[in-house]
Amino acid sequence: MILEDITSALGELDEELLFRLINEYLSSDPSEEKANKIISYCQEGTKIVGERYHMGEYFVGDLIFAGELLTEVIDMVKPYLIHESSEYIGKILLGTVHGDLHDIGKNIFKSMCEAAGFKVYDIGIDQKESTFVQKVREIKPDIVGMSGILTVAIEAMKETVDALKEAGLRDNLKIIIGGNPVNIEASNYIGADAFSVNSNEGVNICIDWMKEKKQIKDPSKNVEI
Ligand code: B12
Repeated sequence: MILEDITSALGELDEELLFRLINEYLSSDPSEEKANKIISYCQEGTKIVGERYHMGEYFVGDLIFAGELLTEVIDMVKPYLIHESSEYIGKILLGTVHGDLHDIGKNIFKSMCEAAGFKVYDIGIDQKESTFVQKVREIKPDIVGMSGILTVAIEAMKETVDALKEAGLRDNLKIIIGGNPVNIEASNYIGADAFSVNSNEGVNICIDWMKEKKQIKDPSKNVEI
């Protein structure tokens, strides 16, 4: 199956084959659904890269190259994820927490949130808790999204949530975390409202929060987002 071949091509870091397969898959009837499938099968491919790095078969240069390939893939499928309306459904402040320089997953989540109609304020990678606090004050987002893929990111996320609490900003916010190491235990430890290792699911959680928020503001209205 072509999607599984896409996973293997990314795992093998075979650039030529990867883009030939993606072009072939998108050539007939490109759609948002197909774009999402490409992203998740490429994400599987990065697991192969990670395993080979772990086994000493790949090196840091290979991780960098895998990152570049994924970024190119996202750029390629982005047009199928773009939201048409100029009205946004909510504001999300998004960043990768301090100590962590990985941003591919964050960028995918950002593209998908924008496609769903959110205004996303992306503060980038390796962001200290004080920056999150300062930006929450400034932007007043509905949701804070924190990304982290290193194991140490869990501690950094907890520090960020604690800093938001100390600043008195936690109560009016929903917090969602994402990235490879997050799970329910980590989410409870960090004090997040939700977690996801899948951007699509993460976006749906954010949409549900916005629906709830609008219903609380005006319970008489049956809100359509
Ligand atoms: C590419 C890569 C890099 C690139 C990153 C490029 C970039 N611009 O991001 C570079 C080369 C810079 C890099 C560096 C390092 N890396 Co690296 N890297 C990877 C690799 C191969 C892929 C990561 C990736 O992009 N995955 C694909 C994305 C799409 O997945 P994702 O991040 O999980 O995102 C998805 C979801 O989680 C979710 N999501 C993500 N964020 C958010 C946020 C929200 C709010 C939501 C809702 C959802 C969400 O949506 C995404 C799409 O569905 C992984 C291997 C692996 N198994 O993942 C190793 C890996 C993460 N790296 C690792 C290591 C060790 C390193 C280095 C320490 C290597 C070194 N010796 O220098 C450095 C660390 C630098 C630092 N301080 O951060 C380890 C981490 C080990 C650990 N447990 O902590 C891994 C697991 C490899 C391994 N098996 O050893 N790396």
